[in-house]
Amino acid sequence: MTAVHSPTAADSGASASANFRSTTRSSVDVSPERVSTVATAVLKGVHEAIREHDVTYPEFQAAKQWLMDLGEGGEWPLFLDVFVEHVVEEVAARTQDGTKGSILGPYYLPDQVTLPAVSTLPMRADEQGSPLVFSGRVVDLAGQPLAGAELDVWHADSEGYYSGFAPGIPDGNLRAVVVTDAEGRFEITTVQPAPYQIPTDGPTGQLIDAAGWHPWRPAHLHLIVRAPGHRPITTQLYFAGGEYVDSDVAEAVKPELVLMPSDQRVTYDFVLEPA
Ligand code: MBD
Ligand code: FE
Repeated sequence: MTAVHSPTAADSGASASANFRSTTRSSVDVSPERVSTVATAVLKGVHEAIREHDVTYPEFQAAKQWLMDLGEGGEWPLFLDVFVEHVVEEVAARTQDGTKGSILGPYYLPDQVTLPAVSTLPMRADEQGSPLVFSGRVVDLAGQPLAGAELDVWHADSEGYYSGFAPGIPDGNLRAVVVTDAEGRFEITTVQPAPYQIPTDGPTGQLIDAAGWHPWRPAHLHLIVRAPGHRPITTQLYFAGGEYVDSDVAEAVKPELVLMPSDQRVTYDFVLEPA
């Protein structure tokens, strides 16, 4: 498979910045001791890398320029979610039971249309890609079904683009909140997403190219699963045998989250722990 270059791909990274600003106003109470501990450790890591690898002045200035470009291009959310979030998730997962979590990524949009348990995701009349039926249940740690649980689902289209971020896709395309039935069941009809390529024309893509890495994430479904009285889980599901499942640039694949497609159908049961 060859890398398809889109001249507008970097817009997705910048749109992610605008979205983050408007949706994520989190403030966290941190003591000076905590700030000092973490900031000192981060700076120490940078200092050590410079010493260990004899980083030169020209390299230091190039890095400074690149970081300025990353901010001006609006790609901090993209960069951090691709290269850092998986470790934040790993730490959060230490105290998490039930279904394994994975990273949120930069392309979540809240407040999508609510649909009943058996539904087709909003899609264009001529939506490309092979059909995919994704079904399963939401249960608690004891295996009891959770009726009225919400599956907030979003995924890329058959070209790897997300609505709300890439141009030319209707708002809400391939996004919805699906509510489980009385037995905790759901059955979502959609299309098979394509692998996702980090935009090659922005600073994040430049770094990947300059380092000789590859810019791909395997095809995936994003989910936030919620039920009253239970801890919500943010996760992703992947497809066995798909490209990049073993080499995700964002390092967000866990073996428990890889689905075995059969006849264009996949199933997964989500297990939520008490809040
Ligand atoms: C994605 O689609 C994604 O899920 C993540 C985590 C980062 C970049 C693009
Ligand atoms: Fe994604």
